Amino acid sequence: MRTMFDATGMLTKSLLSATPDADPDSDDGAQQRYRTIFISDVHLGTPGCQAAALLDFLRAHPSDKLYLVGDMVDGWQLRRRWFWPQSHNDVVQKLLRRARKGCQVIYVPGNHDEFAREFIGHQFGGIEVVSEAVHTTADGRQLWVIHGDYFDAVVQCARWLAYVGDNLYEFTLKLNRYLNSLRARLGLPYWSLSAYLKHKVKSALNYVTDFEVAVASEARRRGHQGVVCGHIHRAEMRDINGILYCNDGDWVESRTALVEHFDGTLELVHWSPGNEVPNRAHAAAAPQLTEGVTA
Ligand SMILES: [Mn+2]
Repeated sequence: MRTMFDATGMLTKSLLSATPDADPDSDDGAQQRYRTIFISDVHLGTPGCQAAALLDFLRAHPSDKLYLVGDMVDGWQLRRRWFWPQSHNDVVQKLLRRARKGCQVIYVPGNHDEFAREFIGHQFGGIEVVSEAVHTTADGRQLWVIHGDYFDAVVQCARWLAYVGDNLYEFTLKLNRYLNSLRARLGLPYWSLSAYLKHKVKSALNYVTDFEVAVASEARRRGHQGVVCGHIHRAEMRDINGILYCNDGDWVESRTALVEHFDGTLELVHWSPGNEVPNRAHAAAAPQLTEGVTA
């Protein structure tokens, strides 16, 4: 555990030495306000984290409520190698400022930021740390909010296996960055290797479906109308046996968030690089996403 304390110590030091954000307290550039935003799997502290894109998204979209659905900081990676650029600080500063400005920010730690689970029941600069939450939509639906790693048999049963998987995943992301810098030089658009690979192996493993069904079943058992989770880096919104299953995706590959409009309508949004307006998450880039499900 000692290394973890070293990591959090360095993190604290970095945050304290943070330079102020360029656009303090302004919602300049705000495009659309949402009632609620759910984001997860940002993995601050890793080179794969798309912090700049997330900052753009947050600037463009103020909200009354913001749920941080776990794996916000990647303690597993930071323990191995310290990586904390300014843009990652800026995300933390942005979240703290948002809380200070009256947005209710709720943080449900995941497995990669499990160090934060020690602080469940406490507040940090107005950010509430909880193990799970129940969100009531404007139209009265109760959504269970969890990270989702509890349902991950791999993480639960054999942690070392999860670490191996994590290394492989990191390698894929590295390869992905290399391929895409090559593609960019050739004038080709961005293409996600790991998203492609995950798609390919899905039918073989059926892991994603098992995860989704397990999470939805537990939400039903607890008497909720739906569930919001992250963890598997696969944005989704669909009905599973009468339960609305929502996965807000990630900010490593897909740059997705789940948002609630003021009438209670839920929507998955995909933040495209260079785009001022988020595309509705569907079509070619991510065929598994459904648009505007309100069930
Ligand atoms: Mn996770």
